[in-house]
Amino acid sequence: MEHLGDSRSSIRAVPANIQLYSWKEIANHLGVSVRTAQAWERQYGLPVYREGVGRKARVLARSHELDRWREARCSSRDPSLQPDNPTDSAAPGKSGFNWRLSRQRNRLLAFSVILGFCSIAVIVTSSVLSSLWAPRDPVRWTVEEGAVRFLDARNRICWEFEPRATLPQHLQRYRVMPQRTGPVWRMDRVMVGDLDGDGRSEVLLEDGNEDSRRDALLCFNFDGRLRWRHEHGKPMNRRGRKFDLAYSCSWVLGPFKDGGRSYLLTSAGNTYFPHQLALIDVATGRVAREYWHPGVLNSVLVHDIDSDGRPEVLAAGVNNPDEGTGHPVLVVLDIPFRPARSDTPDQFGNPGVQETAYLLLPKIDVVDTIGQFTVARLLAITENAVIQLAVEAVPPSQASVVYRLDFDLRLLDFRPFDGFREFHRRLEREGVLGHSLTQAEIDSWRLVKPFPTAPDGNSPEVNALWASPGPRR
Ligand SMILES: [Ca+2]
Ligand SMILES: [Ca+2]
Repeated sequence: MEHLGDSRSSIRAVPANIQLYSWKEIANHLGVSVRTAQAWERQYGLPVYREGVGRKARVLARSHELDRWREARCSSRDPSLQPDNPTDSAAPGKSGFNWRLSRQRNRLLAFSVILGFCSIAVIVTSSVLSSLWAPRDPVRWTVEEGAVRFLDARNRICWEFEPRATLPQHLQRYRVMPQRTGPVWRMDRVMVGDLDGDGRSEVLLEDGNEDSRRDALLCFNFDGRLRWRHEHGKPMNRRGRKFDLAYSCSWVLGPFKDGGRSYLLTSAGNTYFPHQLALIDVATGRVAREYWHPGVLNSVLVHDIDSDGRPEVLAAGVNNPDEGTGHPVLVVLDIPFRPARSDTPDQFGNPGVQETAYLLLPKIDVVDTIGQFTVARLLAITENAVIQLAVEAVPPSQASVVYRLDFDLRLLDFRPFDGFREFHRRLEREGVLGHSLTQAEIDSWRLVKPFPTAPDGNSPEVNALWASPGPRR
């Protein structure tokens, strides 16, 4: 590399045609300070001449030589000679030397700024547009013009569904009360929520069927695509009696996690019996496990009654297969359902499920007398860890007895409904009942019987366990 700093011009003869006669004129010609022009002479060989010797020597220069030197500097590719070399304190780039580079750099800078603004504008615009056009998650629903309409958090319509059954009868029958019940969602006919925990909403919708009376549970993805359809119940045969597909779903509970999968619990019954409790895989809609009950289960809830961290199913209803009136029942099942201890199928020929507990409760004499069923219903867990249910007539009347059990299913107490005694006396006056309500009859309601599995609830053997303590009718 040529070391221009050694080529001091003071030793050169002063040529003719001098136009510049001082550092000030040279610096003005170059458009820099005197100090910078002197530095360029020392470091880069700026072509100047000296007339005289020592500190009093006069500095001279020819303008066309300065111009040529400057052009040579600009075209130099040696980094050490670049005017804007950051290690050079007198770098011409910082003092106006490389006016062309400065202009180019300014243009580049302006272009970069504009490009940056454009990029930001494109990103913001695309994100706004995508948020406007992307499928939105429904959070609630309403009924409009004969369809169920699903709305997002800003009340914008996500999508609609037209049920098979006619509205408004459909929704009068299927009034919907989505609510949070303990650790699970409880739903009657429509539910919006994240069932599988992937952060996006699913929609559950119970669709009626006016033709077959067989309800179906539909699961939609957040964007309205049908994920699956589950038709409740199945053709059933018991002791030669065939059951049609008139299954109606009364409860959907869940989701429950087990083995990395999410399940829903559905409760659907045929006209009188049988009744199906099914665990449905949220991902596929397939029935993972099912429990068939010889009666009707009116009330279903889920609670961890043995505090092992896993919920149990509690279901109340009546055990009355075939003819006659069976006994009110409380069934407890583990989730997932446990296979029966033996390979013996259940009463309907299905793989057996082992009940965790199975309790039959007394019938109410008055209800039998007026020709109604006695069922267990209004199942609830109270705040002080008590299972509460009502044993009463269908349709409900004042003939009602409230039972309270602890989580080990031991009877705590029971009491008749406030109007029960007056109801009994009225039936006596009307001649429907031929006896008064005695304490012995009230005491007979205390007999709550556990069974290892579901018996025939109106068989003579079962009825004999509640032999009447007094005149019954
Ligand atoms: Ca989800
Ligand atoms: Ca449990």
